[in-house]
Amino acid sequence: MSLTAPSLLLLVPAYNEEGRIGPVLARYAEYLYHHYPGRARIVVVLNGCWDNTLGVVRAAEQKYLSISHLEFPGRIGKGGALIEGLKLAPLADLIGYVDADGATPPAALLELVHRCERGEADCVVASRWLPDSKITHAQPQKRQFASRLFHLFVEGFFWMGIRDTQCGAKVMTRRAIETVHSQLRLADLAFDVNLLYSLQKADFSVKEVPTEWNDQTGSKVVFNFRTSINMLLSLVRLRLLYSPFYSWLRPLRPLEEWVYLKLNAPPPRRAPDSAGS
Ligand SMILES: Nc1nc2c(ncn2[C@@H]2O[C@H](COP(=O)(O)OP(=O)(O)O)[C@@H](O)[C@H]2O)c(=O)[nH]1
Ligand SMILES: [Mg+2]
Repeated sequence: MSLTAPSLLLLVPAYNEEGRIGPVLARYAEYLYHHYPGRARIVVVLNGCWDNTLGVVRAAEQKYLSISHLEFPGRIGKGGALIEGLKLAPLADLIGYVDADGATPPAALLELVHRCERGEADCVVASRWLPDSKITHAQPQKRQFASRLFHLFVEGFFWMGIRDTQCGAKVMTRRAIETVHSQLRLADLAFDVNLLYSLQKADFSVKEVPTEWNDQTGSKVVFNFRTSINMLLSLVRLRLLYSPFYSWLRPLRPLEEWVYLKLNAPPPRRAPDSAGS
């Protein structure tokens, strides 16, 4: 391990992953140990699991010093878990996250890390929708369709020019995360849009690069009408967050919480230093 190479914090959000996460953690820990010259730590962020994910993660921690975990009670959502995990940003120079199912191979993640390290951008995003992306096993057709439809809404609302906001592999600099962390509110799967848009608004550069993707069975995403409404609502919520009328909408907060409850989705989080937004 080189002390001059940047240190890396890799977050792995996990919800009921007992069947998938074990070998993935081992693969990542081994790969980073052998190929990443700086200090790398892997932090699994679990919440509301009712299976033995914690036991599997603990077993991995016994074997690999680089692995640890954070656990939160209740369903705070993938976004909520990442918002919590990103509070550890001061521990490293570069911070990334990947899915627990191993759809992104460690080498593809490391490619993002190297690009960020070389200063290609403040945030490097893996993309499954660029011409050079290598898709070994694609998402099911229905998910691909939903992904493209979601992309149209994201572009219509935010004009970010990013084709794949939802790919689960991203790497950022500590400064970028520390700057925008207080603006991260979306706890559901639209979290990534929140992150990318807040980075762009704060003038951090975001670069989308082709990746390797090997879609895995056992998805934790329930894709149905409620999820679609939830995602759309979250995009509207994010749009409003950056509108001049945002503070006027504060009285609607209880209604918003009620709607998210009905949608069985984690509600957007409040600003860290405010009672209502
Ligand atoms: N902590 C946490 N992680 C979640 C939650 N929902 C999904 N995830 C994680 O998010 C990642 C992506 O989920 P996955 O089921 O692979 O989604 P898909 O590949 O888009 O179908 C996985 O690591 C999941 O365990 C959640 O509510 N909380
Ligand atoms: Mg997956």
